[in-house]
Amino acid sequence: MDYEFLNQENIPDYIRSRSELTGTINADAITSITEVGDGNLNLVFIVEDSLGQSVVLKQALPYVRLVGPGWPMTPERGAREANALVTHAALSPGLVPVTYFFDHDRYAIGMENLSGFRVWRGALIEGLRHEGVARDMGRYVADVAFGTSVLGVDAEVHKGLVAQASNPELCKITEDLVFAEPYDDIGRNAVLETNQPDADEHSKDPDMIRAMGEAKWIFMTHAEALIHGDLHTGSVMVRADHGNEGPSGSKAFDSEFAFYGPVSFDIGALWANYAISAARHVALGNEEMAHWSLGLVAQTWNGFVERLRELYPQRIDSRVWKDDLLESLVTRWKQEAWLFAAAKMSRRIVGLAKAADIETLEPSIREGAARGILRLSRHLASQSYTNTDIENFVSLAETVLRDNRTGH
Ligand code: SR1
Ligand code: MG
Repeated sequence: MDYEFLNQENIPDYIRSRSELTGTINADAITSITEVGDGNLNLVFIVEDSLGQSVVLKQALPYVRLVGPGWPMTPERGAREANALVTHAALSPGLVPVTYFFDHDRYAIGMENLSGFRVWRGALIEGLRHEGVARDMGRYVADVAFGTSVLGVDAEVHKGLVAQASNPELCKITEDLVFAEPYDDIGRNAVLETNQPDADEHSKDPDMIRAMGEAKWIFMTHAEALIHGDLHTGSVMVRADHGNEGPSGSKAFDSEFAFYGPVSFDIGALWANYAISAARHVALGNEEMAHWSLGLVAQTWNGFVERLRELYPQRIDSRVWKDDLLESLVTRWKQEAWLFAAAKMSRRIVGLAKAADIETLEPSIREGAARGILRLSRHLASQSYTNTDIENFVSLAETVLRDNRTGH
Protein backbone atom coordinates (compact mmCIF):
# COMPACT_ATOMS: atom_id res chain seq x y z
CA MET A 1 0.00 0.00 0.00
CA ASP A 2 2.05 2.93 -1.25
CA TYR A 3 0.70 6.43 -0.79
CA GLU A 4 1.96 9.56 0.91
CA PHE A 5 0.67 10.31 4.37
CA LEU A 6 -0.53 13.82 5.07
CA ASN A 7 1.60 15.94 7.39
CA GLN A 8 2.16 19.56 8.41
CA GLU A 9 4.63 20.10 5.55
CA ASN A 10 2.71 18.64 2.60
CA ILE A 11 -0.83 19.73 3.51
CA PRO A 12 -0.64 23.25 1.95
CA ASP A 13 0.31 21.76 -1.44
CA TYR A 14 -2.26 19.06 -1.03
CA ILE A 15 -4.98 21.66 -0.46
CA ARG A 16 -3.78 23.56 -3.56
CA SER A 17 -4.26 20.36 -5.56
CA ARG A 18 -7.90 19.90 -4.50
CA SER A 19 -10.18 22.11 -6.58
CA GLU A 20 -13.13 21.09 -4.36
CA LEU A 21 -11.60 23.24 -1.60
CA THR A 22 -11.53 26.46 -3.62
CA GLY A 23 -13.46 29.03 -1.62
CA THR A 24 -13.39 26.84 1.51
CA ILE A 25 -9.79 27.40 2.57
CA ASN A 26 -6.88 29.46 1.22
CA ALA A 27 -3.71 27.35 1.02
CA ASP A 28 -1.59 30.52 0.88
CA ALA A 29 -2.98 31.87 4.13
CA ILE A 30 -2.86 28.84 6.40
CA THR A 31 -2.35 29.76 10.03
CA SER A 32 -2.53 26.35 11.68
CA ILE A 33 -2.49 22.64 10.92
CA THR A 34 -3.33 20.53 13.93
CA GLU A 35 -3.49 16.75 14.11
CA VAL A 36 -6.47 15.95 16.32
CA GLY A 37 -7.12 12.27 15.62
CA ASP A 38 -8.15 10.73 18.92
CA GLY A 39 -9.79 7.67 17.39
CA ASN A 40 -8.18 4.30 16.98
CA LEU A 41 -7.54 4.23 13.24
CA ASN A 42 -6.80 7.42 11.29
CA LEU A 43 -4.99 10.71 10.90
CA VAL A 44 -7.24 13.75 11.30
CA PHE A 45 -6.06 17.32 10.67
CA ILE A 46 -7.87 20.60 11.24
CA VAL A 47 -6.50 23.25 8.88
CA GLU A 48 -7.30 26.93 9.46
CA ASP A 49 -6.51 30.07 7.47
CA SER A 50 -6.22 33.77 8.33
CA LEU A 51 -9.72 34.47 6.99
CA GLY A 52 -11.23 32.25 9.67
CA GLN A 53 -11.94 29.47 7.18
CA SER A 54 -11.16 25.86 7.99
CA VAL A 55 -11.38 22.29 6.77
CA VAL A 56 -10.89 18.79 8.18
CA LEU A 57 -8.66 16.35 6.32
CA LYS A 58 -9.02 12.76 7.44
CA GLN A 59 -6.70 10.12 6.05
CA ALA A 60 -7.03 6.37 6.45
CA LEU A 61 -3.70 4.77 7.32
CA PRO A 62 -2.91 1.27 5.99
CA TYR A 63 -2.91 -0.02 9.56
CA VAL A 64 -4.73 0.37 12.87
CA ARG A 65 -3.28 3.49 14.46
CA LEU A 66 -3.96 2.26 17.99
CA VAL A 67 -1.72 -0.77 17.46
CA GLY A 68 0.63 0.36 14.68
CA PRO A 69 1.85 -1.22 11.41
CA GLY A 70 1.70 -4.66 13.08
CA TRP A 71 -2.03 -4.66 12.45
CA PRO A 72 -2.52 -3.87 8.73
CA MET A 73 -5.94 -2.50 7.83
CA THR A 74 -7.31 -1.61 4.43
CA PRO A 75 -7.45 2.14 3.75
CA GLU A 76 -10.45 1.39 1.51
CA ARG A 77 -12.39 2.11 4.67
CA GLY A 78 -12.00 5.78 3.69
CA ALA A 79 -14.19 5.11 0.64
CA ARG A 80 -16.77 3.36 2.81
CA GLU A 81 -16.80 6.30 5.19
CA ALA A 82 -17.12 8.91 2.44
CA ASN A 83 -20.02 6.96 0.91
CA ALA A 84 -21.79 6.76 4.27
CA LEU A 85 -21.18 10.42 5.09
CA VAL A 86 -22.63 11.58 1.79
CA THR A 87 -25.56 9.15 1.88
CA HIS A 88 -26.42 9.90 5.49
CA ALA A 89 -26.09 13.67 5.07
CA ALA A 90 -28.60 13.58 2.22
CA LEU A 91 -31.07 11.58 4.30
CA SER A 92 -30.58 13.35 7.62
CA PRO A 93 -29.75 16.95 6.74
CA GLY A 94 -27.97 18.86 9.47
CA LEU A 95 -27.09 15.78 11.51
CA VAL A 96 -23.97 14.80 9.52
CA PRO A 97 -20.98 16.96 8.50
CA VAL A 98 -20.66 18.09 4.87
CA THR A 99 -18.17 16.10 2.76
CA TYR A 100 -16.20 18.05 0.15
CA PHE A 101 -14.34 15.19 -1.54
CA PHE A 102 -12.87 11.72 -1.25
CA ASP A 103 -9.42 11.24 -2.76
CA HIS A 104 -9.01 7.58 -3.65
CA ASP A 105 -5.27 7.97 -4.35
CA ARG A 106 -4.49 9.23 -0.86
CA TYR A 107 -7.48 7.69 0.94
CA ALA A 108 -8.26 11.16 2.26
CA ILE A 109 -11.60 12.80 2.94
CA GLY A 110 -12.04 16.58 2.97
CA MET A 111 -14.95 17.58 5.15
CA GLU A 112 -16.58 20.40 7.03
CA ASN A 113 -14.71 21.50 10.14
CA LEU A 114 -17.29 21.64 12.88
CA SER A 115 -15.74 24.62 14.59
CA GLY A 116 -17.55 25.35 17.80
CA PHE A 117 -18.25 21.66 18.26
CA ARG A 118 -16.62 19.05 20.46
CA VAL A 119 -16.80 15.28 20.83
CA TRP A 120 -19.81 14.31 22.95
CA ARG A 121 -17.94 11.72 25.02
CA GLY A 122 -15.63 14.42 26.40
CA ALA A 123 -18.58 16.61 27.32
CA LEU A 124 -20.32 13.71 29.07
CA ILE A 125 -17.13 12.93 30.97
CA GLU A 126 -17.12 16.51 32.25
CA GLY A 127 -20.75 16.13 33.31
CA LEU A 128 -22.12 18.55 30.69
CA ARG A 129 -25.71 18.02 29.63
CA HIS A 130 -26.42 18.69 25.98
CA GLU A 131 -30.17 18.44 25.65
CA GLY A 132 -31.65 17.12 22.43
CA VAL A 133 -28.61 15.26 21.15
CA ALA A 134 -29.84 11.78 22.12
CA ARG A 135 -33.16 12.40 20.41
CA ASP A 136 -31.37 13.76 17.33
CA MET A 137 -29.29 10.60 17.16
CA GLY A 138 -32.44 8.47 17.33
CA ARG A 139 -33.90 10.49 14.47
CA TYR A 140 -30.67 10.15 12.50
CA VAL A 141 -30.75 6.35 12.90
CA ALA A 142 -34.37 6.34 11.72
CA ASP A 143 -33.61 8.57 8.70
CA VAL A 144 -30.85 6.15 7.71
CA ALA A 145 -32.93 3.05 8.49
CA PHE A 146 -35.78 4.20 6.29
CA GLY A 147 -33.77 5.88 3.55
CA THR A 148 -31.25 3.09 2.95
CA SER A 149 -33.48 0.05 3.50
CA VAL A 150 -36.02 -1.45 1.14
CA LEU A 151 -38.62 0.69 2.90
CA GLY A 152 -37.23 3.69 1.06
CA VAL A 153 -35.13 2.22 -1.79
CA ASP A 154 -36.21 0.19 -4.81
CA ALA A 155 -35.45 -3.50 -4.16
CA GLU A 156 -33.18 -4.03 -7.18
CA VAL A 157 -31.25 -0.84 -6.55
CA HIS A 158 -30.92 -1.84 -2.91
CA LYS A 159 -29.22 -5.12 -3.79
CA GLY A 160 -26.58 -3.24 -5.79
CA LEU A 161 -26.02 -0.74 -2.97
CA VAL A 162 -25.54 -3.52 -0.42
CA ALA A 163 -22.80 -5.06 -2.56
CA GLN A 164 -21.05 -1.73 -3.18
CA ALA A 165 -20.95 -0.84 0.49
CA SER A 166 -19.47 -4.15 1.59
CA ASN A 167 -16.89 -3.40 4.31
CA PRO A 168 -15.47 -6.80 5.29
CA GLU A 169 -12.30 -5.75 7.09
CA LEU A 170 -14.02 -3.24 9.35
CA CYS A 171 -16.88 -5.65 9.99
CA LYS A 172 -14.32 -8.23 11.04
CA ILE A 173 -12.96 -5.82 13.66
CA THR A 174 -16.45 -5.62 15.18
CA GLU A 175 -17.12 -9.34 14.81
CA ASP A 176 -13.90 -10.09 16.69
CA LEU A 177 -13.52 -7.25 19.19
CA VAL A 178 -17.17 -6.80 20.14
CA PHE A 179 -18.71 -10.24 19.92
CA ALA A 180 -15.94 -12.84 20.16
CA GLU A 181 -12.74 -11.75 21.92
CA PRO A 182 -14.32 -10.77 25.22
CA TYR A 183 -15.20 -14.51 25.44
CA ASP A 184 -12.09 -15.92 23.76
CA ASP A 185 -9.05 -13.81 24.59
CA ILE A 186 -6.33 -13.87 21.93
CA GLY A 187 -4.10 -11.57 23.97
CA ARG A 188 -5.78 -8.23 23.39
CA ASN A 189 -7.94 -8.17 26.52
CA ALA A 190 -6.93 -6.35 29.70
CA VAL A 191 -8.59 -5.32 32.94
CA LEU A 192 -7.46 -4.09 36.35
CA GLU A 193 -6.12 -6.96 38.44
CA THR A 194 -9.04 -6.45 40.83
CA ASN A 195 -11.45 -6.92 37.93
CA GLN A 196 -9.88 -10.13 36.62
CA PRO A 197 -12.38 -12.35 38.48
CA ASP A 198 -15.21 -10.26 36.97
CA ALA A 199 -13.78 -10.62 33.47
CA ASP A 200 -13.40 -14.38 33.99
CA GLU A 201 -16.95 -14.72 35.28
CA HIS A 202 -18.20 -12.70 32.30
CA SER A 203 -16.27 -14.58 29.66
CA LYS A 204 -17.30 -17.98 30.98
CA ASP A 205 -21.01 -17.27 31.43
CA PRO A 206 -22.75 -19.72 29.05
CA ASP A 207 -25.86 -17.54 28.82
CA MET A 208 -23.78 -14.54 27.82
CA ILE A 209 -21.87 -16.57 25.25
CA ARG A 210 -25.13 -17.80 23.77
CA ALA A 211 -26.53 -14.26 23.69
CA MET A 212 -23.38 -12.93 21.99
CA GLY A 213 -23.58 -15.74 19.45
CA GLU A 214 -27.09 -14.58 18.65
CA ALA A 215 -25.98 -10.93 18.46
CA LYS A 216 -23.06 -11.78 16.16
CA TRP A 217 -25.38 -13.74 13.88
CA ILE A 218 -27.76 -10.79 13.60
CA PHE A 219 -24.85 -8.41 12.97
CA MET A 220 -23.45 -10.60 10.21
CA THR A 221 -26.65 -11.56 8.43
CA HIS A 222 -29.22 -8.75 8.69
CA ALA A 223 -28.25 -6.48 5.80
CA GLU A 224 -31.10 -4.07 6.47
CA ALA A 225 -29.71 -0.58 6.08
CA LEU A 226 -26.45 1.37 5.63
CA ILE A 227 -25.85 1.71 9.34
CA HIS A 228 -23.18 3.94 10.91
CA GLY A 229 -21.56 0.87 12.43
CA ASP A 230 -19.71 2.53 15.34
CA LEU A 231 -22.15 5.02 16.81
CA HIS A 232 -20.72 5.54 20.29
CA THR A 233 -20.57 8.92 22.02
CA GLY A 234 -17.11 9.49 20.54
CA SER A 235 -18.72 9.45 17.08
CA VAL A 236 -21.04 12.37 17.87
CA MET A 237 -20.17 16.06 17.96
CA VAL A 238 -22.08 18.58 20.06
CA ARG A 239 -21.92 22.34 20.41
CA ALA A 240 -18.96 23.33 22.54
CA ASP A 241 -20.60 26.51 23.82
CA HIS A 242 -23.25 24.31 25.42
CA GLY A 243 -26.29 26.51 25.76
CA ASN A 244 -29.54 24.67 25.80
CA GLU A 245 -31.08 27.27 23.53
CA GLY A 246 -31.55 26.81 19.83
CA PRO A 247 -30.78 23.69 17.87
CA SER A 248 -28.52 21.29 19.73
CA GLY A 249 -26.31 21.00 16.67
CA SER A 250 -25.67 17.27 16.99
CA LYS A 251 -23.60 15.63 14.23
CA ALA A 252 -22.82 11.95 13.68
CA PHE A 253 -19.38 11.47 12.14
CA ASP A 254 -16.62 8.85 11.79
CA SER A 255 -18.72 6.33 9.89
CA GLU A 256 -15.89 4.20 8.49
CA PHE A 257 -17.51 1.07 9.95
CA ALA A 258 -20.63 1.67 7.84
CA PHE A 259 -22.10 -1.33 6.03
CA TYR A 260 -25.53 -2.80 5.36
CA GLY A 261 -26.29 -4.25 8.76
CA PRO A 262 -28.95 -4.37 11.46
CA VAL A 263 -30.60 -1.04 12.27
CA SER A 264 -30.66 -1.98 15.95
CA PHE A 265 -26.85 -2.06 16.14
CA ASP A 266 -26.56 1.74 16.10
CA ILE A 267 -29.26 2.10 18.76
CA GLY A 268 -27.56 -0.48 20.98
CA ALA A 269 -24.20 1.28 20.57
CA LEU A 270 -25.66 4.57 21.78
CA TRP A 271 -27.42 2.93 24.72
CA ALA A 272 -24.24 1.14 25.76
CA ASN A 273 -22.32 4.38 25.85
CA TYR A 274 -25.04 6.16 27.83
CA ALA A 275 -24.71 3.36 30.40
CA ILE A 276 -20.93 3.77 30.36
CA SER A 277 -21.36 7.50 31.02
CA ALA A 278 -23.75 6.67 33.87
CA ALA A 279 -21.24 4.18 35.32
CA ARG A 280 -18.62 6.92 35.45
CA HIS A 281 -20.91 9.31 37.26
CA VAL A 282 -22.21 6.69 39.69
CA ALA A 283 -18.58 5.90 40.50
CA LEU A 284 -17.87 9.58 41.13
CA GLY A 285 -20.99 10.01 43.25
CA ASN A 286 -22.65 12.31 40.67
CA GLU A 287 -26.06 10.66 41.00
CA GLU A 288 -27.92 13.38 39.11
CA MET A 289 -25.62 13.20 36.10
CA ALA A 290 -25.82 9.39 36.13
CA HIS A 291 -29.60 9.63 36.09
CA TRP A 292 -29.43 12.17 33.27
CA SER A 293 -27.15 9.90 31.22
CA LEU A 294 -29.57 7.00 31.58
CA GLY A 295 -32.44 9.27 30.56
CA LEU A 296 -30.77 9.43 27.13
CA VAL A 297 -31.74 5.81 26.47
CA ALA A 298 -35.44 6.74 26.22
CA GLN A 299 -34.69 9.95 24.30
CA THR A 300 -32.83 8.09 21.57
CA TRP A 301 -35.42 5.35 21.40
CA ASN A 302 -38.35 7.79 21.28
CA GLY A 303 -36.64 9.95 18.65
CA PHE A 304 -36.02 6.84 16.56
CA VAL A 305 -39.58 5.52 16.74
CA GLU A 306 -41.16 8.95 16.29
CA ARG A 307 -39.13 9.60 13.11
CA LEU A 308 -39.78 6.09 11.76
CA ARG A 309 -43.50 6.66 12.18
CA GLU A 310 -43.23 9.95 10.29
CA LEU A 311 -41.41 8.27 7.40
CA TYR A 312 -43.27 4.97 7.19
CA PRO A 313 -46.24 6.28 5.18
CA GLN A 314 -43.77 7.06 2.36
CA ARG A 315 -42.60 3.42 2.02
CA ILE A 316 -42.30 2.45 -1.61
CA ASP A 317 -44.09 -0.89 -1.37
CA SER A 318 -47.19 -1.02 0.81
CA ARG A 319 -48.78 -4.11 -0.76
CA VAL A 320 -48.15 -6.31 2.25
CA TRP A 321 -46.13 -3.92 4.42
CA LYS A 322 -49.00 -2.52 6.42
CA ASP A 323 -48.87 -0.74 9.76
CA ASP A 324 -48.42 -4.04 11.59
CA LEU A 325 -45.02 -4.54 9.91
CA LEU A 326 -43.79 -1.28 11.42
CA GLU A 327 -44.93 -2.43 14.85
CA SER A 328 -43.18 -5.76 14.46
CA LEU A 329 -39.95 -4.09 13.23
CA VAL A 330 -39.98 -1.71 16.19
CA THR A 331 -40.48 -4.58 18.64
CA ARG A 332 -37.72 -6.66 17.05
CA TRP A 333 -35.26 -3.78 16.82
CA LYS A 334 -35.79 -2.96 20.47
CA GLN A 335 -35.04 -6.54 21.51
CA GLU A 336 -31.94 -6.60 19.34
CA ALA A 337 -30.80 -3.22 20.69
CA TRP A 338 -30.76 -4.71 24.18
CA LEU A 339 -28.45 -7.46 22.96
CA PHE A 340 -26.18 -5.04 21.11
CA ALA A 341 -26.07 -2.67 24.08
CA ALA A 342 -24.94 -5.59 26.22
CA ALA A 343 -22.22 -6.49 23.70
CA LYS A 344 -21.01 -2.94 23.20
CA MET A 345 -20.70 -2.01 26.86
CA SER A 346 -18.78 -5.08 28.05
CA ARG A 347 -16.29 -5.05 25.16
CA ARG A 348 -15.19 -1.56 26.30
CA ILE A 349 -14.33 -2.99 29.72
CA VAL A 350 -12.66 -6.25 28.74
CA GLY A 351 -11.29 -5.90 25.22
CA LEU A 352 -9.10 -3.66 23.08
CA ALA A 353 -10.19 0.00 22.65
CA LYS A 354 -11.62 1.09 25.95
CA ALA A 355 -13.81 4.05 26.93
CA ALA A 356 -12.24 7.15 28.45
CA ASP A 357 -15.29 7.56 30.72
CA ILE A 358 -14.08 4.54 32.67
CA GLU A 359 -10.34 4.56 31.97
CA THR A 360 -9.85 8.03 33.45
CA LEU A 361 -11.32 6.96 36.79
CA GLU A 362 -8.90 6.35 39.62
CA PRO A 363 -8.45 2.53 39.99
CA SER A 364 -10.20 2.12 43.34
CA ILE A 365 -13.46 3.47 41.89
CA ARG A 366 -12.85 2.22 38.34
CA GLU A 367 -13.01 -1.29 39.72
CA GLY A 368 -16.68 -0.92 40.70
CA ALA A 369 -17.63 0.91 37.50
CA ALA A 370 -16.10 -1.87 35.39
CA ARG A 371 -17.73 -4.59 37.47
CA GLY A 372 -21.08 -2.79 37.26
CA ILE A 373 -20.90 -2.55 33.46
CA LEU A 374 -20.02 -6.23 33.09
CA ARG A 375 -22.88 -7.29 35.37
CA LEU A 376 -25.32 -4.90 33.72
CA SER A 377 -24.30 -6.26 30.33
CA ARG A 378 -25.27 -9.79 31.41
CA HIS A 379 -28.58 -8.64 32.87
CA LEU A 380 -29.43 -6.85 29.60
CA ALA A 381 -28.49 -9.85 27.49
CA SER A 382 -30.58 -12.18 29.63
CA GLN A 383 -33.66 -9.95 29.43
CA SER A 384 -33.34 -8.95 25.77
CA TYR A 385 -36.34 -11.00 24.69
CA THR A 386 -38.43 -10.78 27.85
CA ASN A 387 -38.79 -7.33 29.40
CA THR A 388 -37.50 -4.72 26.98
CA ASP A 389 -39.25 -1.68 28.43
CA ILE A 390 -36.89 1.27 28.54
CA GLU A 391 -37.87 1.79 32.20
CA ASN A 392 -36.57 -1.71 32.91
CA PHE A 393 -33.25 -0.90 31.18
CA VAL A 394 -32.86 2.25 33.26
CA SER A 395 -33.85 0.68 36.55
CA LEU A 396 -31.54 -2.31 35.99
CA ALA A 397 -28.70 0.08 35.18
CA GLU A 398 -29.34 2.28 38.21
CA THR A 399 -29.49 -0.67 40.58
CA VAL A 400 -26.59 -2.68 39.21
CA LEU A 401 -24.23 0.29 38.81
CA ARG A 402 -25.02 1.59 42.30
CA ASP A 403 -24.72 -1.83 43.95
CA ASN A 404 -21.25 -2.36 42.52
CA ARG A 405 -19.68 0.96 43.48
CA THR A 406 -16.27 0.73 45.10
CA GLY A 407 -13.86 3.08 46.84
CA HIS A 408 -16.34 5.06 48.92
C1 SR1 B 1 -9.04 -1.60 16.13
S1 SR1 B 1 -10.29 -0.46 16.13
C2 SR1 B 1 -10.96 -0.54 17.70
C3 SR1 B 1 -12.26 0.10 17.85
O1 SR1 B 1 -12.19 1.47 17.50
C4 SR1 B 1 -13.39 1.84 16.86
O2 SR1 B 1 -13.92 2.96 17.48
C5 SR1 B 1 -14.31 0.66 16.90
O3 SR1 B 1 -15.19 0.72 17.99
C6 SR1 B 1 -13.37 -0.46 17.00
O4 SR1 B 1 -13.94 -1.62 17.53
MG1 MG C 1 -14.17 5.78 15.33
